[in-house]
Amino acid sequence: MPQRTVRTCVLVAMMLMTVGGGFRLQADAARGQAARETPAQREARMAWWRDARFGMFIHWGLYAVPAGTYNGKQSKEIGEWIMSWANIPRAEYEKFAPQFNPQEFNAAEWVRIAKNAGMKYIVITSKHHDGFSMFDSAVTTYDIVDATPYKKDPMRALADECKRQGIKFAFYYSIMDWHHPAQYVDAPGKDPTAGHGQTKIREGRKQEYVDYMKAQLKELVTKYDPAVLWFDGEWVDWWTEEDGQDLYAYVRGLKPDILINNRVGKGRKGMEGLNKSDRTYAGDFGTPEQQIPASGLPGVDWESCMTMNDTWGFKSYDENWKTPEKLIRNLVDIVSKGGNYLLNVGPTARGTMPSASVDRLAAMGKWIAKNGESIYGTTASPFTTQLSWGRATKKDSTLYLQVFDWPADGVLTVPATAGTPASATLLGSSAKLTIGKAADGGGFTITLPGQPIDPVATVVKVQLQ
Ligand code: FHN
Repeated sequence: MPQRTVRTCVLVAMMLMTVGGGFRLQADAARGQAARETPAQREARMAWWRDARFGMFIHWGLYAVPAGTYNGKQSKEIGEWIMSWANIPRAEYEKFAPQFNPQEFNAAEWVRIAKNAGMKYIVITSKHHDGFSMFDSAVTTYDIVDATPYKKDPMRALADECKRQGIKFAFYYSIMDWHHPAQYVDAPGKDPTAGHGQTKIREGRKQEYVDYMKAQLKELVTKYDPAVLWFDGEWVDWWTEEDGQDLYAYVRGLKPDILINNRVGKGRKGMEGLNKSDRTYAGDFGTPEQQIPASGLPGVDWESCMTMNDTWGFKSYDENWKTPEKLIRNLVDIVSKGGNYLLNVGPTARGTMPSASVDRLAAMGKWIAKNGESIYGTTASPFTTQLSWGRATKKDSTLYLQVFDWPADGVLTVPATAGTPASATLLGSSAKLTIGKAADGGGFTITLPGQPIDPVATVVKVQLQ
């Protein structure tokens, strides 16, 4: 195991040992009932999320109106950042609100698409960096009910539909806010009220913004009962880890069993999603973005968030879609390393999910319907090295081998692992497969039929003694 991973494990083990788990530490020690959470209580709180393994991310907001084009200009940048890369001043960006009227939005349809894909939770943008609230907020009129002709609250409909259809509902919330008067931009060539990766906070007005955030978070938690609060936009210089620990404790105080990611404070460290320094961070899970950590993030809960094409928010001309095979193998790869897959959809301003997204999710759902047993409720591969022909997951004394590359000679060689293979079948078949000793005397072999059941990934189920 690479030295760094060992160090991380030791570090994380220390964190887990000293405070009963996760990145949140002093926040608990300092405040509320979160402080008295025992390791067993934390395990119980994380249990559904660890079992779920696969969720839908939804980036939906005013940015779907321009859909990547402003004043005739297009960009390779991500669609939800158009207020930044097109340098759009607030007063101009606000003009998208009267154009946002998602009459084709159908909460039941969206939840059905997620469920049929095998997704167990939905994380949707309540407020992205542009500061527009996609829910009915009492603390601003810059929200979907007051500022658009739609006049309804889609988050209400979605939260209710998730409860009805039995999948968890969750919110994304951005700390950085390009619309709030307490924040501004001070960067060369940028309008002070446009979007930008680093906002500044006006002298003496940070508390005003924190109070605004807490008021909105109270609305989100008490009115919609989200299972997760997924923070983002935490990287701004004026936001500290201590601010994050305070916000973590505040939200846990509103809903003790809620899960909160490590972007509530400074625990993320860029796209790798986990700050491995030796201090402690608030948050219940790490958040690698657009990447799958090569060896996972041993010893901590983590979730890779990724797009299906190259943008989070809808862009009318981003057709760089990953294949269903790639998406399925990403899911298997992530789960085999002990993580969750949060896969994004960027709906249109009409309230529809792009057909390219819907088709891929349907294909994922077909695979998962047959092979989900090797995904849900499993833990990471027991092997210390990456399997050359596929991946592995485990559930108690059952080993699942997801075979990507079918052996030409029909003989699958499996490295040694704890436990002796007692029997092996293909998932979905009762026919027993022949088990033999590996030539090197260490592992074992399984004789497979001539053709895989599924060319993307065929699963071998091995019962270990
Ligand atoms: O800036 C955001 C981006 O728009 C998107 O929301 C991603 C999703 O995780 N998070 C930030 C970039 O890390």
